Amino acid sequence: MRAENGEQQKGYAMTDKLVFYTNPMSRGRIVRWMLEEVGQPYETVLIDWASGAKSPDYLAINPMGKVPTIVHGEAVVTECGAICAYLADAFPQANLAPAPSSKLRGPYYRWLFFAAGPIEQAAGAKTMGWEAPPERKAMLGYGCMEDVINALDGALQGREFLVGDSFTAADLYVGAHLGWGMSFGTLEKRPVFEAYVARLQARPAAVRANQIDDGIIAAQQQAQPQPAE
Ligand SMILES: N[C@@H](CCC(=O)N[C@@H](CS)C(=O)NCC(=O)O)C(=O)O
Repeated sequence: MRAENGEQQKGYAMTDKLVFYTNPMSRGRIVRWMLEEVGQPYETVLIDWASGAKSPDYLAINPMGKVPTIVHGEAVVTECGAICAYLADAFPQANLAPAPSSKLRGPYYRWLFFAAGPIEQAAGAKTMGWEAPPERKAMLGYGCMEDVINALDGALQGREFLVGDSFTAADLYVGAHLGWGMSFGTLEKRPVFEAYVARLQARPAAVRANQIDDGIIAAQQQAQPQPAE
């Protein structure tokens, strides 16, 4: 039987191993950043697109055949938003989420889910070049891109962070979407977004995470056979 303490109630133990399945050119970078914020040891398993993501072994862990996934003891967690929320709760000492009893938990969930739903959908539709006719936007969970962007803009005006006065996993997840979206042209650049993303990307954990993933990409490129001259 496991120790009769809070760890048992939560269903995981500090000794549970944390395994991170990722590809450095993917949304896995969001979770890498989150893991670096958490500061606990973790093992990285690289999944390559050619064979890894749809291999039977990996599909047994994540039937979507997508990255990222984390395995923590017996818990398998997929979906970036869920992974960020899970890690923030599993490692409360990192102070990445308001306490469960805090009223700030409301806006915290709000912005985490806003990123997983409306922001993801709006950016995906933009990438695909899809646009709903205005009279049908009420049927879409995200409405339209303009509404999503304006909602985010309003939430960030005059604020350093989305929730309360400290950085949370909601900032990390929303900020990662904004950073990627603005650099790929799927989300509009606005000064308030650029200032917010620049602040977040200067965090030591974000810098470390980018260095690790960029380092893996550089090593993979070097290991590729060079074309004959
Ligand atoms: N809803 C998932 C999306 C994950 C996802 O789409 N990952 C992409 C890379 S960014 C992937 O693994 N694509 C490989 C494939 O679908 O074969 C999440 O938020 O984690």
